[in-house]
Amino acid sequence: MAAVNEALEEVKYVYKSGKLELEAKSVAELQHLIAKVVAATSKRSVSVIVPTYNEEGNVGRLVEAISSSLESSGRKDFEIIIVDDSSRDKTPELMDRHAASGHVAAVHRLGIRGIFSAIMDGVRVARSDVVAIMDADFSHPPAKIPELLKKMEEGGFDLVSASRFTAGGGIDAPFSRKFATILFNSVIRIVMGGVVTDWTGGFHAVRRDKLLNLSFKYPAKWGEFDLELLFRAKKASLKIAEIPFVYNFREEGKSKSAEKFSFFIGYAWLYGKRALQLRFSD
Ligand SMILES: Nc1nc2c(ncn2[C@@H]2O[C@H](COP(=O)(O)OP(=O)(O)OP(=O)(O)O)[C@@H](O)[C@H]2O)c(=O)[nH]1
Ligand SMILES: [Mg+2]
Repeated sequence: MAAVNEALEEVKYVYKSGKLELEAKSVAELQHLIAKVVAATSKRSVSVIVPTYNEEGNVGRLVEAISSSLESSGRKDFEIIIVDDSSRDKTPELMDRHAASGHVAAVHRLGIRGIFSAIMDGVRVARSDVVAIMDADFSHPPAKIPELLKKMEEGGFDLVSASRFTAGGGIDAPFSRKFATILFNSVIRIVMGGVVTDWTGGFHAVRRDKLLNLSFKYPAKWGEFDLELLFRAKKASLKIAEIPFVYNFREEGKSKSAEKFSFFIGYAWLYGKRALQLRFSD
């Protein structure tokens, strides 16, 4: 509301013979003032950014779960930005249907794939100072979003990361995947150091301007961008904190990593290489 009042104060007007006339030196100035008022009135307190690819079984349930989690914590002025890369299932039409109903903004990207670039495009169009980043497949529990935001506000943090490896956190997944994740994360922690306990959780709340100011160097194929995000955040002296969360193995949709052992190897290689690049050659 303060931003709206501030924007309105700049608008000069006169009331003459029953008519309200806006005063501006030029049409451009008037357009600028109107844009400022519109931007201030459409401002949200948080934007939840969700990259999607073939998530038709999750997208509707997710919108409902995020909305009820935020609403029950007293937040009504939120937006959910779904960034889809031309999914081949019904995800695009489902997100459009939700976008028509208010809290959801649908971003359709054509001819491009990538989780990190999708997230960053979502961050760019976000109408809030704080963004929450999460997956669409319920691996990241929507019920935890208010806790991320509360921690950020109360502690004055720039980035709050949800961790599977801090007290109270955990992994609810088949044994092989759980074992591989714990082992893998232990190695990553040795390489990257103890800034955070979870370098690949992918579930965060971040101050939008701080995130946009970080410069990323490496292109990301899957979730390895998380290593660089946390590394750059630390390097830029952002104030970082963690809260615990329990990771849920994807229930709906196809899991790419559970398909083949060779996938695991590819995954480990990609993440391991990125960790070493960041730590020793950056
Ligand atoms: N926009 C966009 N989103 C993607 C792309 N690939 C995956 N996603 C989304 O990014 C999030 C994380 O991807 P997941 O497929 O869940 O990755 P994962 O958790 O490592 O693997 P599984 O859950 O086991 O399949 C999900 O919301 C996906 O729908 C992509 O190319 N573009
Ligand atoms: Mg997943």
